Order: sequence, then structure tokens, then C-alpha cells
Amino acid sequence: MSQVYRSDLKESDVTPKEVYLNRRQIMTAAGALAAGSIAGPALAKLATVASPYSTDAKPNTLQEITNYNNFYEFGLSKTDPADNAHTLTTDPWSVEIGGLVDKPGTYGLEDIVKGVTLENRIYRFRCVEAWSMVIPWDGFPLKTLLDRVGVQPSAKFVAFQTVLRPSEMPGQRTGILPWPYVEGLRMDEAMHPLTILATGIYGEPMPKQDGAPIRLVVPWKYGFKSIKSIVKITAVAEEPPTTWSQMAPNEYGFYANVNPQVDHPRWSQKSERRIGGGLFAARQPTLMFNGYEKEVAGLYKGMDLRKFF
Ligand SMILES: Nc1nc2c(c(=O)[nH]1)N[C@H]1C(S)=C(S)[C@@H](COP(=O)(O)O)O[C@H]1N2
Ligand SMILES: [Mo]
Repeated sequence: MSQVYRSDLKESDVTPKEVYLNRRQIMTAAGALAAGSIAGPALAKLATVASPYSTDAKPNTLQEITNYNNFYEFGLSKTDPADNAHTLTTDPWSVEIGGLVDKPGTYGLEDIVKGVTLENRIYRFRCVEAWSMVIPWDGFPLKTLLDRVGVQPSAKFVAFQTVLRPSEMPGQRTGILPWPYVEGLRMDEAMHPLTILATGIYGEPMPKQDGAPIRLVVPWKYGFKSIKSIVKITAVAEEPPTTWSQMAPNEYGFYANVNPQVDHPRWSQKSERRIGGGLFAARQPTLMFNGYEKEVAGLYKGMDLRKFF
């Protein structure tokens, strides 16, 4: 991304009206990036194996998971993605993998998943807005793909990019965020066995509103790290820019580890509302690293998690 946009727009307090009244409308380049040229069949129903990394918490229903979404490319409200995401063409799809890797190239989705064992990972999912779900993802470790393309020792971070296709993504025809949406991980986070590329939910190909056909899931971090509809993965030497830390650097950090002891400047992160729990359900306590402390705390040994939030 060549330009840094500054704004007081926050993930959770914007409405379409405010955006239309207050935000400069940025016309995105009309020539949308073609997703790729390698044609192939859509992913069929997925054969998956269970994973020891799954939580035994009760998963949300597919209905809940596909009707309460954050995917600003399709609008700001939680139901906009369900209403609008059908316009996105996800087949064919390819991912450009490059930077500090031995085998850079444009890989078709069929190629990426060929020979890969898809695992069913039931993960807690915690949005920075203090709601949460339990989602039965189907996917595989990001490490599997990174190992295949050969990450070079000089690569310390991985950068990710969502497809840029304003003709199919109405939110990209507005200036609500700088497009395309970008995210990043430190290399050890990217290589961690909990970090997956997900291609489905409940054994079905990824619903479009959830980031079809392939999205990142990093369960110990706030949801905005889990970038959707990925078309580019780049191994880099320096910490890459990320969409939300550019929008509001004092509110959304690069690390974004779920941490009940570090509140958001405008709300508490000590508890969360589980979607589907009903209007009167009690909030539940938010767990350090979203309950994955045992697995990931070692990654952050000696780091000041207030400074690197
Ligand atoms: N490209 C893109 N990825 C994104 C977002 C987005 O707006 N655009 N929203 C993020 C946020 S804030 C959350 S909470 C999760 C929501 O994922 P879900 O809708 O599948 O639950 O996606 C993340 N990935
Ligand atoms: Mo989020």
C-alpha cells in the first residue's frame, strides 16, 4: 500500500450514514485486479479430519456464522456481507506468493489445496468489538504452504492482501477503509500450528461472507487479523503495514493478541458477548490469548504486551 490514510473512524462506531456524511469518498481504481488466470473446478465438499487443537465449546450454527459478519468490502453492518457477498467471483482463484521465498509464483487454489489434509478446527473467535463465536473451520496450517514455497532466513514477517475488486465489492467503491485490506504476522506466529488458512466451515466450501475461497484464521488474536479472500502472501523482512493499525494506531496494534488486561481505549476487553447466546445471556470472561495461552504465550516472552498491543 503506497498511502497511509489517517482517520478517527473506528471499527465499531461507524454507520453507513456517518461514513457518507463524513468520509471522503475515494474512488478506487476502476481496473480491478484480475484474480488470476488459472481456471479450475470449485472446491467440492470437503473431506476433513478432526484436530486435537479444537475446543470442545459448542460451535455456533452456520446460520449465526454467516449472518453476523465483519467484511467491510461488502458494507459496514453485520448483515451487509450476507446480503452482498454473493457478487464476488471466487472461481477461478489464485494466490500470488512472493517476496523472500524460494518458489515465488501465482498458485491456483486447486494447486494450493492439492495433497493437503484439511483439518476440522473448532476455534474460539473473538472480535476486538467484544463479541465472540465458536467456529468449526476447515483448513490447514499456513506453515504447510510456507514450507512448500520455501521461506528464506531473511524473512521475518508475512504480509497478506485481500482481493481488490471494486466492481464486485461495493465497500471498495467507498473510502471507508484504504483498499485493499492488508494484514501481517511475525514469522513465528505465521508458522505456529494454530495458525491456519481456512477454506471451509462445517465441511462446506467457505461462505463468501466469511472470506471465500481462502482466509486466514489466527485464533489467539482479535478477529481483524484473520484477513479474508486472500490473493497475495508475501514473505518480508520488516513488519508490514496493517489496515486497522493504519486507521487508528492508538486503538489497533500490529499484534492484536486477545488480552483481557489491556482494554481498548474506548471499551473494556475483560468480557465478551457470545453470539447466539440470546439477549439476556450473561457476558463471559475473555481469556488471555483467547484461551490459547498454553500454546502461544511463549511467542511473547519478555514482550511488554501493553506496548505491543
Ligand atoms: N478483507 C477483510 N478481512 C476481514 C475483515 C474485513 O473487513 N475485510 N474484517 C475482519 C474482522 S474485524 C473480523 S471480526 C473477522 C470476521 O470474520 P467472520 O465474519 O467470518 O466472523 O474478519 C476479519 N477479516
Ligand atoms: Mo473484528
